Amino acid sequence: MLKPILSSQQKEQIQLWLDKCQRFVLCAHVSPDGDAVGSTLGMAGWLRALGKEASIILPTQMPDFLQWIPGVSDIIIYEHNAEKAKQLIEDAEVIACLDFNDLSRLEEMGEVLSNAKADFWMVDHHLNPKDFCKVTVSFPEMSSTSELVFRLISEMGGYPFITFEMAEAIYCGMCTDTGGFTYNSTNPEIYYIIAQLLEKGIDKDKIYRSVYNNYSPNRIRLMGYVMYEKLQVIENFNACIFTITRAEQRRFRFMKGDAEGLVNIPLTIKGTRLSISLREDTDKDRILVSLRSVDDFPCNKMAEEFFNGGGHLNASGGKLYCTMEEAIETAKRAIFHYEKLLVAKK
Ligand SMILES: [Mn+2]
Repeated sequence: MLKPILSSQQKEQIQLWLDKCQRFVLCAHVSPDGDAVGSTLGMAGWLRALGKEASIILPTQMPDFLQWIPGVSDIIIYEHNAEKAKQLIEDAEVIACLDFNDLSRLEEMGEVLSNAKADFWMVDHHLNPKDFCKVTVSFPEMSSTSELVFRLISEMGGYPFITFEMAEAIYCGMCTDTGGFTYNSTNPEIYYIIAQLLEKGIDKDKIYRSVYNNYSPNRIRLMGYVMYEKLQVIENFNACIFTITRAEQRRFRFMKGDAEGLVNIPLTIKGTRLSISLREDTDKDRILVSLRSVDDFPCNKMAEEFFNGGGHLNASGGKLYCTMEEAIETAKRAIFHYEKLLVAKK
């Protein structure tokens, strides 16, 4: 029923790994999101069901609102436990790269990986995959890496091995990468996959609440403050910008993940096609840029051109090394540069 995603050579190579190899490492990008965590946990669950050692290593800690996902406590965080992570990477026979397609997305951990002797296996949905893997399963048109993991497991005959816990992780990844199935989610096959995950007993409404209705009072106050005080609506351009400084983050006792999703809010203003968030990083001297758009407005192109970043058509990120004032100027220049696409009426 689902359209196949693996070529016969890829299937053969994966089967060969499953037959011959014992030690698998799975990793995902820095600042892991629901899809990074969900896809690695889903895939690790399957490999473990086949009797493999499957260790998940993420470069940095995931936000609090993902801590409920079953199995999260077994994940090794590179920045907290580099020695153990390095050992596992060195010993690995196969390293699965999930939800990223370029080792630079792992920052320091990417260098460690680039020296590994293991075979690399990519499963990802970002544009322009780098060529460093023996098997590259890359589908930018898919909702999430978690969706790809479900498809891959099913195609390899593994659906019966999918447990309730794996189904929760995979569903969480699909849900968060599509904003609760409100964007990038019109492929009918997604709903066939959801039906199969529901068969495993997951409670999709509870997962939604665990992810989205899980904020601290401080985060709600930060949200209110930012939208009231900091939002700049660039009206004739259907675009919005807001900023969050380090001092403001201190004021609202900022915790990792508290800015998550704020950038989507301005898109609920009628006619808005682009939203840009500029936030001073808490530990490094730089400004983290987040971009969201609707329809065919290419955030990723703008992120590449103006913000040293990239990503998906409707969701991208980048970083700037300058003052907040300069960052705002850059964001405005980007908006003016894209005037044609921003004011294009459908
Ligand atoms: Mn993803």
